[in-house]
Amino acid sequence: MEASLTARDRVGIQDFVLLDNYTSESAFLDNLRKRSHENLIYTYIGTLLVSVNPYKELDIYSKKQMDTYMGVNFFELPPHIYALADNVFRTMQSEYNNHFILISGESGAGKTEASKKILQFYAVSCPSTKLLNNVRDRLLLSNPVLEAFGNAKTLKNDNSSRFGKYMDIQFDHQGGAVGGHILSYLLEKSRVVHQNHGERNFHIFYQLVEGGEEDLLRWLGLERNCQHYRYLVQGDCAKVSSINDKSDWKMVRKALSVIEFSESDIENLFAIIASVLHLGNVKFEADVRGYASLNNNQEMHWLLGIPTQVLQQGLTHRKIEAKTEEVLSPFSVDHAVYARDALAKAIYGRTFNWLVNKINESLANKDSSRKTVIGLLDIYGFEVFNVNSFEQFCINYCNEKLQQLFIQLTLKSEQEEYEMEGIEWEPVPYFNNKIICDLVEEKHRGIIALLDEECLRPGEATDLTLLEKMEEEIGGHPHFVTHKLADKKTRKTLERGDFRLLHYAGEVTYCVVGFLDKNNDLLYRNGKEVISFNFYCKKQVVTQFKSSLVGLTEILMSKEPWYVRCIKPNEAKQPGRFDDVLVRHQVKYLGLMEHLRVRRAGFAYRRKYDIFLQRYKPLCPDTWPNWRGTAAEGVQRLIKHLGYKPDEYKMGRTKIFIRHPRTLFATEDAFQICKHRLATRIQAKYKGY
Ligand code: AOV
Ligand code: MG
Repeated sequence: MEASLTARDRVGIQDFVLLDNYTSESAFLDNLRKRSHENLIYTYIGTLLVSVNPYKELDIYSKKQMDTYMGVNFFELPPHIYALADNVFRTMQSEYNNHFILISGESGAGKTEASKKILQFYAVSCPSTKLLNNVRDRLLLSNPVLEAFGNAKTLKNDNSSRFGKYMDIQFDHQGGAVGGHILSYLLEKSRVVHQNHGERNFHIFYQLVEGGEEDLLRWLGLERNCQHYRYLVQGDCAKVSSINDKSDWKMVRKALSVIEFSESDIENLFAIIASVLHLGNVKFEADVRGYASLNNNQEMHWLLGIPTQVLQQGLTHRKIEAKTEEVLSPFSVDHAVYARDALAKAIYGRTFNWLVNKINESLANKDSSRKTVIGLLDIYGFEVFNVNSFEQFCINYCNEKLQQLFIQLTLKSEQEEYEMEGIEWEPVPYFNNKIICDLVEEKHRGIIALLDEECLRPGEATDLTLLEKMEEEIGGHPHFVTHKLADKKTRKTLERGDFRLLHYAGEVTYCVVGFLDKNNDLLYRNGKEVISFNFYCKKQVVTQFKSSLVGLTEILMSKEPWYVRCIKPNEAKQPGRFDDVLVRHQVKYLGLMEHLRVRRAGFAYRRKYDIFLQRYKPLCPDTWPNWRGTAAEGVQRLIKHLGYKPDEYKMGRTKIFIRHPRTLFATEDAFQICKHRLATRIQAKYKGY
């Protein structure tokens, strides 16, 4: 007894639901700290998995570990991301429905690593055939490719996702992974042309320059020196100690072949990437009239295979339609630089979309039989820098939406369900961030609406008129403040061009400069001709993003949710450091205390009567093989036979609620034994034939 107490003191408890003092934030934190000092990075709150980034490689992801967790009940082994993955898989198999795993947490908390671990678990542990091995390899290798093109070093994370990713893994009847599909969300294109100090462009550029074969570089006209390319040096940190661009290049090359990119696809892809680098080096100078002209024609030679003349004109002039003819209006140097950068961003953005489409073609399963899916959501995490711009606004808005979804699916719906099912319940108060989502996206007077409105007044509107408009329309909102609106003390912390939002995860001060421009994402018409854009999409960036997030929410709402909440233990990206203030803040805003209280006061499992009865009816002679009464009566008879104690469950209007997972597991174990016995009996019966 004493020994086990000591162990518990040392390693904490593996499910917060079992915490004696479950309403105390300090007790919660103590447990998390204890465990992470012992390298026990995972802890449950019921079926939700809390993960603390260890910032070092742990020996817990081997094939042996995967095997250990396969097919074992949730609480029989120490918490692990494999246990969650396995549980999701088995629920999908037994109930034949769709699921998704929402992985959230701030930048650098470990979301992308978690999503990779889950994918690896499925790839290795699902039943497989030679054919499926192919799919498995492609699923796995889609990761390094997308990371190369969509991740970059930021101040928060050396491998920060700069796009949102939702991936469906499709399973057939036998549980084999037979295909996949990826949706990507708003890539941070501005990074192609500009990086803040201490940050990098997307990994792929450095991989190509550092790792590309001699022949390839020669063919692309590239030098093996990142310092040579303006688009690669603004952050002044082309080399990062945690990143090996050379070996990553090899991995990406291999992955592209496995995903079935043809050699000509690959050549074109890198020709485009190289073109972006050359484009960045194109310089302009003012001619005698002050208009932009190219002062260096060398780079042009390597660009996109477009006739130099067309490109030259495209970068220095704008085509204007005047009545019956088209007139060329020359650019100033600043304007030309802008047009060049806009072109580079557009090229990269389109290439990224093309890449996602190609990967999807390769992952597509053409067989039309019904499949079930497990969706993995890994997006860019909440982030706050010294200077925050339009990109952070979009990223943080996206996190705000996902927090709202989490609240709706857990705290809100959980409590509503108890009410609907007529189960007695003491409500748990929680902060609902809907107020911030509304502030951003409300029709007509939300920030997005105001931003779009200003974008539709070219020539008149500026970033500052946007700020004024926001002050007029939403000035009184408790989650919004500007220099002008602030009290004396707060005013000192705000510049005139700033606005501050009080997000669910903390305050962020945004600099309004560039908002209109980035939201417009203008590419001049002849710029479009250069890369043969045939359409003109009128929707502004943030509005498109908003609708794609609505689409995502719908996809997720149709599936059964599971959660991984990732926590970043320190800002220094170092192992063994657990910053209490930082972690406490995350525990708070992630809503973990409230989640625990709801779980603790409530019921870990619930199942519709008919589903529960259908599965477990062989366990009771009264309900097997057929039960003629209502499903609820059948369940009542069944659990009486199984000896459920009165405080272990409650009967709702349509569902049975089970307080503790152990009760359900005991039932499930009994069912497995019973199934095995039945099968053996049937085998024995037919042996003689
Ligand atoms: P993120 O996805 O949550 O940030 P990552 O998953 O990229 O964060 O994790 C950041 C870094 O932390 C990784 O590159 C690893 O070095 C380390 N790390 C995370 N999880 C683990 C783990 N389980 N074991 C060992 N190291 C880990 V962002 O994409 O920036 O929001 O936008
Ligand atoms: Mg990430």
